[in-house]
Amino acid sequence: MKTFFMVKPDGVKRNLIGEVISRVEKEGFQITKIKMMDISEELAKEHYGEHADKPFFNDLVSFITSGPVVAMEVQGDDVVSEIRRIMGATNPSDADPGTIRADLATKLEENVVHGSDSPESAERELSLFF
Ligand code: 3AN
Repeated sequence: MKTFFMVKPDGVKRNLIGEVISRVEKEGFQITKIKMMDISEELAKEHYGEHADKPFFNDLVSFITSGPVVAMEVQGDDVVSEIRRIMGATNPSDADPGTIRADLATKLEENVVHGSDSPESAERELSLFF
C-alpha cells in the first residue's frame, strides 16, 4: 500500500525535513519517491479542492505555495492510516504526544506535514504530484 506525504513550507523553512523523514523511516516505512518542489497555484487549488468553499481556502493556497515542499510516496502496511497516526491531529493542540504535530508544530495553519486521509485520496494526490 502507498500514500502521499509532504513536508510543508513551514517544515522546510524550519529545517525539519530530516527529523520528519527519520520518524517515518524509524516506523518501518519506505520512501519510494521523493522530490523538493514549488507548488503552483493551480496545483494547490487542485490538491485542496475539497476545501474550496471553506473560509480558510485562500490562506491555505497562499501558505502551501509560499516556499518549497518535500513531496513523497511512502509505502508499507496500512501506510495511509499509519502515516496519519504518526502525523497526529490536524490541530497540533489536539495531537497526541510523540506525534509530528504535537512535537514540532504549534499552529493549525502551519502544521508541518500533510498526509492523505484515505486510500482514494492517496491515489488522487500521488497522481497529482508524481
Ligand atoms: P489534514 O492536513 O490533517 O488532512 P485537512 O485536510 O482537514 O487536515 O485540512 C487541510 C489543511 O487546512 C490543514 N493542514 C490546516 O493547515 C488547514 N485547516 C484545516 N482546518 C482549518 C481551520 N479551521 N482553519 C484554518 N486552517 C485550517
